Amino acid sequence: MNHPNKKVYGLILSALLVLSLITASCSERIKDSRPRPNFILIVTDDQDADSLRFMPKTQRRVIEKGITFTNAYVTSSACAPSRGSILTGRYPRNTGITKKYQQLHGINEEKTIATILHKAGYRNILLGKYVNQYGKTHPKYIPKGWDEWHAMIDENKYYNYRINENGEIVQYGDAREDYITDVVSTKAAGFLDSADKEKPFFLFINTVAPHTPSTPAPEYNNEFNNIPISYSFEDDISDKPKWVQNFRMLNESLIRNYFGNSQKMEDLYRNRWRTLLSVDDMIDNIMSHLEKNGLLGNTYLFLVSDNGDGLTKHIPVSAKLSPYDEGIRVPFIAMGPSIQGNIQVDNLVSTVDILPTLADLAGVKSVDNVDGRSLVPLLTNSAQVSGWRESIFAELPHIDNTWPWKSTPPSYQLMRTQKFKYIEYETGEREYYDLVNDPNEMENLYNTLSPETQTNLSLELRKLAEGRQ
Ligand SMILES: [Ca+2]
Ligand SMILES: [Ca+2]
Repeated sequence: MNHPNKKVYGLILSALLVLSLITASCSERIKDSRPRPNFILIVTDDQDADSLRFMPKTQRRVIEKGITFTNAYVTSSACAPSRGSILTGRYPRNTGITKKYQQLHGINEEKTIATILHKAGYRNILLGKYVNQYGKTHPKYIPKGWDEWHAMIDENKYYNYRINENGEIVQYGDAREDYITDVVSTKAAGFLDSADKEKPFFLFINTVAPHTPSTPAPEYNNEFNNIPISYSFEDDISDKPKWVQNFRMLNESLIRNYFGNSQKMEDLYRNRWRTLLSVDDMIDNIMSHLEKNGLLGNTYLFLVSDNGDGLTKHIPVSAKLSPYDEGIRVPFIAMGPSIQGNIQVDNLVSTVDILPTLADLAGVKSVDNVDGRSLVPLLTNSAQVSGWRESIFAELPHIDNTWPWKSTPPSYQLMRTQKFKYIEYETGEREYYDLVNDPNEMENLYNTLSPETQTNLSLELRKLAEGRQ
């Protein structure tokens, strides 16, 4: 092989350096001269990834115009840790948030998506839920960085709830117009009608839907009656960790009650979808008001969920604390000025990426101390992105075992790639799934792996948990 002349190498390097400096200064200028975009971030509660198909207006107005991340995951399948990660861009292990708002209150709220965007000149509005138990412990508190604060004090209620409206507690009743998703939709539209065109905004909407009790708006009570529902549970759970086996043993009567009664089961599924129809209407309403006010061309809209809830496969009732995909995989869609229409991207993305993405789009130079990475390369040019991450991290921190069905998973950490999932529990139990041949995670192959592979998986998981990406 010929060795290139060192002098030629030097010249090429100098030329590249000059070129990159010119490119950098050009892109800075372009970035600075463009108006900063507005953001609307909608976080649904317990929505499984597949249920987007029951939102026809969202399909037409967002999905067909934008991007769908088909491999999107939360940092935790438990609500509060997951919401903490969306707000801070950090894993639960780095925020210390396990189950309650109290753990977010104070130090974790010094630097959130709201404070970062506020500092960058954004007007920030929160509508709907904030973080679990916020209303129980700090109902009058308005965290740093918010200009408009309309946070629900009572959780998981579709009627008869209170909202902290900029410091004033307002009670809503049980009339049709008090239906929470519509109340939030009207507030969002009102804000868009009065938005200051000179100042970018960040509108953060957290819906109750489709979380239980999954109360639909009356006009949707009879929707989806003709859609067949099929469900089944894993037959052989001898390969599963103790918590799955205990759950099945301890809750035979609950399972019989709920799942032996097909009408109840079907109602549960259909009511979740029915509540999403009101979210669908809200998105339609928001898009109309963006158009009407000339804001559509410079606004990004994102929709994601705080955790999944597949309701099938391994554990009946709720899969949302589980490490399986029905717990950690969520819908994640986006549309906006630099995003082409009708694109599906299968790169691994995490809710911990939302904060760095919005900061990047807002022109914030860098955000330190976050665990996620900006999704801007995928939003703008997904076909050309190489060297993207090959695994994502998720965990269940120690949570209080106060759930009604008592058998919850022990604390765990997991690594998921496109091809496999590896789970480590604090009990010493391990799971490994070949996701290519067993996408439903039915056969735990951990014991078939060589000791060397087992050790390497554990080391890789440690690296993933501790490394920032
Ligand atoms: Ca949730
Ligand atoms: Ca099995």
